[in-house]
Amino acid sequence: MQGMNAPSNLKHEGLKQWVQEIAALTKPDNIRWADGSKEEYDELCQLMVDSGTFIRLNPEKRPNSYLCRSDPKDVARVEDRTYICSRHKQDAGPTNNWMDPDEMKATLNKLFDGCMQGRTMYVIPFSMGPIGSPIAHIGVEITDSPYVVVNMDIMTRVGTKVLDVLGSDGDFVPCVHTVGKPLKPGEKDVAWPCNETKYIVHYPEEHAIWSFGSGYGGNALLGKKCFALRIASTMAREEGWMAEHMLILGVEPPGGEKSYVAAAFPSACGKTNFAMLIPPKAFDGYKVTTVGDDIAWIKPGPDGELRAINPEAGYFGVAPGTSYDSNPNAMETIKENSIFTNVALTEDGDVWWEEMTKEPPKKLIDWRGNEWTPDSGTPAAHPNARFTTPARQCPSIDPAWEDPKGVKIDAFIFGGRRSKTIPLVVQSTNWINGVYMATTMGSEKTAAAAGGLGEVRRDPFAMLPFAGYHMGDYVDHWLNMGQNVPEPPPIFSVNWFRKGEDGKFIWPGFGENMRVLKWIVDRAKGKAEAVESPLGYMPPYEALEWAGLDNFSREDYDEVTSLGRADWEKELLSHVELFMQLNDRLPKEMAAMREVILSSLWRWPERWHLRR
Ligand code: O2Y
Ligand code: MN
Repeated sequence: MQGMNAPSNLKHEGLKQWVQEIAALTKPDNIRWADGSKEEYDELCQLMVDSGTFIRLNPEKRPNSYLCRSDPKDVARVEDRTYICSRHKQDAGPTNNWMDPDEMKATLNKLFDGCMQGRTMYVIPFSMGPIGSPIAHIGVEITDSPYVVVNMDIMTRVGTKVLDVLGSDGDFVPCVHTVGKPLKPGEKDVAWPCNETKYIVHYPEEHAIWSFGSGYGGNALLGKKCFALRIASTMAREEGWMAEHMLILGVEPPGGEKSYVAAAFPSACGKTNFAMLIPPKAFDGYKVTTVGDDIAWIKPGPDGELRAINPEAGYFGVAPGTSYDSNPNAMETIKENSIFTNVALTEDGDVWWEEMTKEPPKKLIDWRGNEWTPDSGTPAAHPNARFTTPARQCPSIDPAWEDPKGVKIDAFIFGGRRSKTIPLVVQSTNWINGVYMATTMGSEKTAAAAGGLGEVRRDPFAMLPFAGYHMGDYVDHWLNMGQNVPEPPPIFSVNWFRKGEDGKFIWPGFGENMRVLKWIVDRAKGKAEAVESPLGYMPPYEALEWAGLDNFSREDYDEVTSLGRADWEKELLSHVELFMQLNDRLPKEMAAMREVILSSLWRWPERWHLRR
């Protein structure tokens, strides 16, 4: 191995020593420090074009963009290989995989020994959040994957400026990643190196991350789910802030005061579409702006308000289903400077995926590199195919998205995919009630998910795969935050997915969510009417803007806001299952809140309607 090649502004002895230790263990041929420059990005992309990992897309169609095909066995986050290695098993909780940290280190030390032979080891200093922001934190990822370097370039703020902020003794989260495929002298590399054995490991007490064997997404871009959610949620609990799986968006009425909301949804609920929502025509002059599409870091500000940043600098979005119909802002964002993973290649050197256009192209090369026609009977793009694209290119990007102070959060929204039971929108009666709604939220399993179709998968705060500690303690942290902030924002539950007797969705579509969003932000400012329902406050029909919506009747509204007594009896009974799982660590307030709703069920009519 050659020398450290450390940048001249590296003053941090601890970082130098750590990099040396990792190099001594992994034994790379070279060490290269990423500087986050355009030259470096272009050079690494060219390197991957030459090695067969990247295909340069037609510059006329998709300037400065690339297609990459992963190994078919390395296409998504691997939850069953993801571990929270806290000292005590009880601290990881029943919803995380756990292994004793010493045992895990012994296992990983063997796997990492010599794992970078024949490769370059890249050292990526990165900031999650605007560099130097009091809400941001620094990480350093070591990786042997140039794919990871260029994706981190888009998804985070990489480079020498980060080292300036780190100084000689700043804190950083050490992240070690390898594809787990050393090369023997003279051995030819494959396009997507990886290993059948995979470990995505978090040491919450040390704030450290080690990842082995996968080159894909959340397994390898360690700033995202591993740092910004699992380790950051641990740091946030220690330090009195929140690391949440939430989009952040702004709503600005014409000539009025701007509001920001943070919203959590499990996957397949249209989170990116909501983050980039385009208001329907009836909302002339309204602006909806995007601060973040996936993760929010939220800290109490100087005046006791909650201030949020998007720790990321790019979007790692699901491609299939994204179109000019479903999300024009996303389509505009990915017009250039983007990396596409596991999508299909068109004959003219552009990308395609399911639902991008009404008619599929007649001929494609699919995500596996095979010829494809609409008769092939297989998807052209992998269902988890992704684009990596710079946030700054999003037409709806909020002017304050890089404000180091963050934006003031005026409301929290929690949503799931539920065909009945959960109403279109309800505001919690108080913070504890809102935390109850968020704790018990869930989504019905889609056909693709394992288990019974229609069965509800509880996903508290949409954080089930991302909390770095016991989910019961996580709920407790939320209760504490509500106590510590003088005026915590109101909490809302939404459900766009209620179905009618005919099995069809009743709510007319994502763009119309603006009608509910407007009520939420008005309500947060004390400007909207509400009626008390058995669950909380709901908008009467007259409180929503209905102009321009012809395919949704007042009866439809009654339907999506109605509450069935039998449905809620079943719902509340099923909450017990989650509560028993979280057991002794779940704050007592949750069982008490359940009891309050349950014990008043007999007072409900069989079906409660907003209109009596
Ligand atoms: O499969 C992956 O590695 C990506 S998962 C992901 C990516 C972007 C935003 N959210 C998610 C998620 O799983 O919540
Ligand atoms: Mn996500």
